[in-house]
Amino acid sequence: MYWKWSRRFSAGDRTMKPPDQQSLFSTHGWQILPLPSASIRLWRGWINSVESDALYGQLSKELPWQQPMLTIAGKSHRIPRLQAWHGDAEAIYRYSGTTFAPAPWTPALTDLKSRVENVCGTRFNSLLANWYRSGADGMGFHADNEPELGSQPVIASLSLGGARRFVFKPNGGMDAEPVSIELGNGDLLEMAGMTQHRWRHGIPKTNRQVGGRINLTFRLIRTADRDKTFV
Ligand SMILES: O=C(O)CCC(=O)C(=O)O
Repeated sequence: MYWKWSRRFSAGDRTMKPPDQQSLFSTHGWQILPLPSASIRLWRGWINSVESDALYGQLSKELPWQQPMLTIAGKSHRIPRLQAWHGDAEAIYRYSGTTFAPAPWTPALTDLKSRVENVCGTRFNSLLANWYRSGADGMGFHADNEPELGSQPVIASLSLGGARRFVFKPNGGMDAEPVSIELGNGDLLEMAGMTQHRWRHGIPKTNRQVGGRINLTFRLIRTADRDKTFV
C-alpha cells in the first residue's frame, strides 16, 4: 500500500492515506512532506510551465547526454535513461567504477543553480541530469548517501517535462509505508536531514503513456572516495 500525494488530496483516491494537516504547511510555496525520520520539502510549480517547457527543449538539445554501461552480477547493460554530469572542476563523480569529470556549467544551468540555491538556502557544486525519454526509462531504488555528499546531504531535484511517479521506500527497521508522489513540470523537491539514511527513492518504469522528463539533482560533493551505483 502506498501513500500517495497528488496535487489535490482526492477523496476518491483510496490508496492515499491523507497526511496530518497539522504537519503539512507551506512556506513561500514549500510544502513539508511529513515522512517519518525525513526532511522533505516540495514546491509545486516552482517554475511555470512556459519556462519549464522551454528548459526541457533547450536542455534536451544542449547537454552532453550519455547512456553509460552498468555491470551488475557480471552482466553489463546500459542504464535505462540518459544522463549528464555537470559541476565545478573538483566535483568528481564516480559511477560503478568509472570516474566522470564534470562537464562545465552551461549558462542555463548556472542560472538554475543560483535560483535553486536561493530558495534552498544552501550551496551546490554539481548537478546530475537524468533524461527519461519514455515510460520505459526509470531509476532503481537507491539512496544518495555516499560519504562525499556529507552526513546529511541536501539534494534539490527539479523536474521538467512529463509527470512521473517518484516513490520513497523506508529502510529496514522503519515502521512506515512506501510513499508515492507525482512530480510534474517545474516541481522542486528538496531532500535533507536523515532522508537518505532512512529512505530510498526511485522512478519506476511505467506502461502508461508519459511524456519525456528531465530531472536535475543539485548536490554538494565534498570528496570523491566511493563509487555510486544507480540501477
Ligand atoms: O528523476 C528523479 O526524480 C530521481 C533522480 C534521482 O533519484 C537521483 O538523481 O538520485
